[in-house]
Amino acid sequence: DPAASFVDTLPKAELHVHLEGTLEPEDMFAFAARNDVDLPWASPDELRAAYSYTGLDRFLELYYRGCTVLRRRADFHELTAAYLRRAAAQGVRRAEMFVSPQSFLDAGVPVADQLGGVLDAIAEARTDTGIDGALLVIAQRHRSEAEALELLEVLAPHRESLLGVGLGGAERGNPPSRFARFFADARRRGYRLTCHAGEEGPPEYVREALDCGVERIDHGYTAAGDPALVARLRDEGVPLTMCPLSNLRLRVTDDLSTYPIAALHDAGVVVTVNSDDPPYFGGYVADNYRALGLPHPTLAALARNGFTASFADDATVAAGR
Ligand code: ES4
Ligand code: ZN
Repeated sequence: DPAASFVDTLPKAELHVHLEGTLEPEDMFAFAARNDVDLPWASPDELRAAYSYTGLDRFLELYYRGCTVLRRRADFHELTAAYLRRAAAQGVRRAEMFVSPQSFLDAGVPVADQLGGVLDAIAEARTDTGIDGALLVIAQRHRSEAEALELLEVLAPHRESLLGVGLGGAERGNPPSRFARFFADARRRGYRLTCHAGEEGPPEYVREALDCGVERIDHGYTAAGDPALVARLRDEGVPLTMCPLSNLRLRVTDDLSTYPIAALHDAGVVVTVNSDDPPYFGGYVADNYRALGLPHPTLAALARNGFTASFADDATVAAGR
């Protein structure tokens, strides 16, 4: 398949991937065994058979259950190393990855172990494959803003090792405006800002995220149906990190042949292609590019957008473009 090699060799930046969502079934079972954690599935294949969702909430239920196997610094280290190896092999040169510490904190995993394991793996991967990794922390939006503000306090000793913060989790009923002080405080501390918005939520949530000073919208799918918002995203140059296979599996869209990424690109919005939670949604970032079925020059333009939209320093951005 010539399209396969074209996409694999295209230099790519991945800007929307949840590290816990890169946990392959076999690795989940291996972590569960060594940490003595019970899983509701009898085998990796049984888990794969459960990868069928009616929407974000049902996915998150399964995803949070999978997260319980991550208990030790070494788990976060190995998880990140494995993802970065696979990403580098798929032509990813820059990876801005999310981790969501709150549920692990509740489970008694110190934030220094979570972040330390991830950051060690990022440094090693940089030496081993040259991949340029960076880490953003996500606050869960089903929790209170007070908890999100507390998270910023817990992260304070690690501020210089972190690229940014975002908001994730169950979107409907949890609008970005509820986290306005969280975003303001994070900005004051020097973090770059992203926010999941317009995945299942209305275009209004994307507007609220922009009003909170967010610099990049994770998903932004529903914005495509709102011409005034599309114009605002274009005019303000705020990129969207879109995830086609995620949107398909979570029934945000039912057909990738009408996926709005090409239309948004033509309208002048900086749109990018990403994997979100690769095993859970059936594909890594190159698979997401291939699933779009767009001509090579368009895929190349989307790949360049990844570097434009990244929070990397100018030299890295220039090397990718
Ligand atoms: C998410 Cl917090 C989080 N993690 C993984 N996938 C997600 N989708 C939306 N929020
Ligand atoms: Zn996401």
